[in-house]
Amino acid sequence: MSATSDTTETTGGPSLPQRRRLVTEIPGPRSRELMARKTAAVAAGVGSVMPVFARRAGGGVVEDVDGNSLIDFGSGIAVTSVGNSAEAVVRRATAQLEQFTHTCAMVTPYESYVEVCEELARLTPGDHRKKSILVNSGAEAVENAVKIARYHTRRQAVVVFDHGYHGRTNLTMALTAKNMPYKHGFGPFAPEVYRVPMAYPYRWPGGAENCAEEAAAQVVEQITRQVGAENTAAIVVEPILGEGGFIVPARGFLPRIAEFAREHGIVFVADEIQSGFCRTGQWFASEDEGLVPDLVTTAKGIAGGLPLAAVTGRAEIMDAAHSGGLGGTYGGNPVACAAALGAIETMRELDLPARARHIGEILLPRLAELAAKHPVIGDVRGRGAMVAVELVRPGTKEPDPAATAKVAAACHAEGLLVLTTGTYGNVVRFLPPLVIGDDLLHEGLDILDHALTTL
Ligand code: PLZ
Repeated sequence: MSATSDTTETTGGPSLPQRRRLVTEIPGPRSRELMARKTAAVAAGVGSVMPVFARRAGGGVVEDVDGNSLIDFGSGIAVTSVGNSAEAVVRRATAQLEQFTHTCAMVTPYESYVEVCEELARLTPGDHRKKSILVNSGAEAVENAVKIARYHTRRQAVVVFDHGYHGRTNLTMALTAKNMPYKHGFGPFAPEVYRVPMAYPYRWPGGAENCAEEAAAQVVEQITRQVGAENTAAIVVEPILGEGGFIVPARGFLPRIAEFAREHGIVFVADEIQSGFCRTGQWFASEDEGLVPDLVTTAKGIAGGLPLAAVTGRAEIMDAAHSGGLGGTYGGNPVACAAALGAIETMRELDLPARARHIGEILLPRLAELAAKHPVIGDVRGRGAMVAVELVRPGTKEPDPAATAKVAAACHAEGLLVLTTGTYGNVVRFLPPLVIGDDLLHEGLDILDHALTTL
């Protein structure tokens, strides 16, 4: 089965017709009933983008409990890149479930853990000797990257960027830029975290053409004067910023930062949790500018929907911590490892980096057309299947989160699952499963066009 043809069936998992179909209003009666139960039983802090409950999902669609079939432009926040219940993921995870579910990698290890680490060494940028640790979530991966960098350098400071997002645990809240909803009320936060400017071309005061150079100069100046390069353990950056608004740093900025890190013995950490594993048209977004990070954090797309995350990096850095210093009960769970091997197999077999580029070639020109037609679109950006539009008050760059919420709601009502993002809440992002058919992509864009028209 080819991922590029407009198949009516999915590339694996449940045989779901690959079409949008609305049989009730959104949300339907069954979803409304479940939402009442959710409200009664689940903590209010756990939100829902769409008030519909999922029953099945596969290929480019999510089917709800009322039988509505939604076009999926979210992939469960950039996770199901290989599609939901991808054949190889289900096959390998099922086989593992029948063998054993857990022994704990720190008690009696198993081959699949090692195999995932071997794959990570092969797939992440650079041909130096690499090692990995497996954990459960993206936040936990970032925490471990910081622990490892601190141990290796014997330094404490961690430098992060405006608009950065790295998780919701205490340390990663400190690393995350945006207050609401991630940090508000949850302090105090971990110390020794310093935030520096991001080269955000659309909003750079000196203009997009000067953005890379000016932003890099400010970063170097701030680290040098305010933190001290000699006190800095790590610089942690997303090669394309996810929750900050799908910001693609101005070309040249990241290489300059990586060079500064190298000159001063600072561990350069690429957080590829959202941008990694084929999403941007390459295995890792760092490759676009030839970056070779010292450490790479991965999660989301790595295991086709099962919880798994990793830190991968230079063997001498990864080996710094004492034996027993890193770990966790469930890290690298065998079922999640089997799923990851199935997901990686699928990415290779279907050449999902190429497929992500193909998706970008459909999305980006059509979004540019929409921008010409709808002045509310201030910027179109992204790479591969990680693209977005930023909405502003026409004729200005003033963020318009209200219009953004309206557009998303109108898309949802028509059966298109889109997510919003961004520091200003004014970005609509597109993160389809990489196995989605071209017809669904076009139909989704038609719905978006209509939603913008009826603003
Ligand atoms: N680093 C770059 O994108 C997770 C957050 C969803 P976890 N992004 C989705 C939400 O609102 O909680 C993310 C990321 C980058 C780290 C993380 C954290 O990964 O698996 O959610 O812990």
